[in-house]
Amino acid sequence: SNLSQAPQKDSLKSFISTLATFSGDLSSLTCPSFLLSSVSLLEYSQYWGDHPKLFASISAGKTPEERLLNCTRWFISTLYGSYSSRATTAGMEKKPYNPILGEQYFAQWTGHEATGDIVLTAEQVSHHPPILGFHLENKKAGVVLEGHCGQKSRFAMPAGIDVHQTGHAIVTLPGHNNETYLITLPSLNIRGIVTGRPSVELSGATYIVSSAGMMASIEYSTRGYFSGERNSFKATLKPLDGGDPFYTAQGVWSGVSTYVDHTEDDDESKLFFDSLEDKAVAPEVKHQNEMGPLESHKLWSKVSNAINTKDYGTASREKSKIEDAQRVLAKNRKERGETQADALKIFILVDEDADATGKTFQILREDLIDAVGTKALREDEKRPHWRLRK
Ligand code: 0T9
Repeated sequence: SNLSQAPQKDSLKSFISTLATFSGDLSSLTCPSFLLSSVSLLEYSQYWGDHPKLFASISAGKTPEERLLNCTRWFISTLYGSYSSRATTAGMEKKPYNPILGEQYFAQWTGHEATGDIVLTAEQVSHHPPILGFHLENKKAGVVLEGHCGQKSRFAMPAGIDVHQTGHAIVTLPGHNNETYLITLPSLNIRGIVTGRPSVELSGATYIVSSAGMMASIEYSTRGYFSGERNSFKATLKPLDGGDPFYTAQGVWSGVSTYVDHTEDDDESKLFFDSLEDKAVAPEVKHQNEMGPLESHKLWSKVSNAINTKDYGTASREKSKIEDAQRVLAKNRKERGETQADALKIFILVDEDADATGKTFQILREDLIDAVGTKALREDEKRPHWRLRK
């Protein structure tokens, strides 16, 4: 009824007016209760594993060109889950919990003998600013994905938010002499806040640079730029030294896309990926009873129960308890002269000069800057990064 919608409208209106003074730290946004999600942002790392077969296929390519194509296809397959699934299935994008420092999320995809299992390990590696670390590995197929990501955002007229992602992802193929792929993360725009149904659009580009001397440039467009459709992309795979493209792909990442193999004479366009047919495979997660206190589902369980029963008073009290406890821990850490990195259990902060993956990263970063200029990576990508503790 109209009566029950009235308070929602009011809180939306005042939320939109606070957006004008928004500081850039998304975690500090106070959202109206109908925009609160009962999921931790750390769990979003599981979208990287939505398509276990495509993840495993990266190492199955016979040539570096084919492996780059498979890597690009797998990457495209992660976009629906990451950027569109919540607005599609829940009706809108909602605000996830801002993970606490050292929060953990474990998941796995098992049961497919031929594909091999994927094990996902994620940890919140920084709270100020918020950064999460993720690691996915399929031992059998020989595919490892590791990376970290954070967000920098600003209010964009009219009542939208532009989000730039810091960090990157790196795919390593141990069975191919540690062939490596550096993947930059797309920028996104949050739209539809005024109507109370936020959703995400991608903008800018993703680059995948391979240590075999080639790269994929994936350009995103919002409705109407190079096609009339929402969520369009165009991918060009070519040698780093400026030679001709060997594959191109285009279409809609939340729908159907096609590709052309330019080394063949016929230039026939074939199916690349069909997001509507090829649905995400949900991972297995432990039951809450078997989880440690830092694991997302366990940690936020009281808040989640309250949100799910629309008891927002309890939700906000339980959330404050968690946040207050974090402030005490941070204060104690400071008194002991410890850093955020000292609180981590799964990931470790590494200096890229002192670390093999760090060195490979530096080389690929230079390759990327030579190929497309500094717009591909910002200054903050030069910071040390995190990797799984050995
Ligand atoms: C890494 C991904 C990221 C996280 C999310 C911006 C956003 C938080 C970050 C970048 C994943 O690999 C991919 C997907 C979606 C991104 C989220 C979309 C979003 O809206 C949230 C932010 C924090 C909000 O929830 C703002 C409130 C919103 C409901 C509109 C007012």
